[in-house]
Amino acid sequence: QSRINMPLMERAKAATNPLAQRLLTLMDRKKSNLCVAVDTQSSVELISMAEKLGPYICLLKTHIDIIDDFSKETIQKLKELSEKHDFLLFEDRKFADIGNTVKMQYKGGVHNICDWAHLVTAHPVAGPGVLQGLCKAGLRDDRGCVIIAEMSSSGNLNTPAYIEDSIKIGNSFGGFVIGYVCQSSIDVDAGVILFTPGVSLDASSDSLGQQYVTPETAVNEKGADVVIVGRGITGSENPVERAEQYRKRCYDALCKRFES
Ligand code: 5FU
Repeated sequence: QSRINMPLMERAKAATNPLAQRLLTLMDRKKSNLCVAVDTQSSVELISMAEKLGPYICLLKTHIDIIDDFSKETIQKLKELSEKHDFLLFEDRKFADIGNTVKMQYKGGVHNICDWAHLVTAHPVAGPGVLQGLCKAGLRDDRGCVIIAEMSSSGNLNTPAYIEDSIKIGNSFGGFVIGYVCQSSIDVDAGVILFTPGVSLDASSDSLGQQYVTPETAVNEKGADVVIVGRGITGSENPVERAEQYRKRCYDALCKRFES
């Protein structure tokens, strides 16, 4: 049995990374493989979305550096809601510099990402040093990284060779890397998780290069385990209703895949 058709709890057992185990178990418990991307500049809006959408998601993805009124209280509330509603915090920081710099970007500054984000993203373009730097600052059981192997945007520079080399780098940091952001069903172990953004029920693109597919295409054709949805939920008139709709479509597609 491969990653594609293995039920979540079997994959959790196969996972060697403790945070991957925790996320796969959480997805099974909550029947959700939906990650919501709350891309807002207001901390009030961020917290309000986290409170409302919390019950439907396995992950809340942030871009904490776009918040205009950031404070420690924003983080305190996010942490509380993550516990209350049983989801993990995923900061899409896209670390991409040399190890020594990302170590400080992860652990320092006003955002102190390492203190609160269970997961962060990193571009492997600079080589393994980016992961060495992140590990130096934050290697512990409840911290992990998702490597960006392939982006959803048109004209991205992620060639097949780049994607393959990204996975090689990720595999050599199995204690910290829990999976990959990608747009195709790349060949990884059953305990490794694939995350796919660029999913919408309403649009096929935006005006700035984003490209969308449906939840079913993401899960069945692109091999997504976790589906990342932003404006399709946060920009709708009724985000709660919409989140439940996405949760169900994404999770049903995943369950169908187990049966195949
Ligand atoms: F790595 C990636 C990628 O390849 N595509 C993305 O869209 C990350 N993203 C993020 O997912 C992006 O920064 C947004 O936060 C989110 C998608 O939001 P949307 O509103 O669903 O387009």
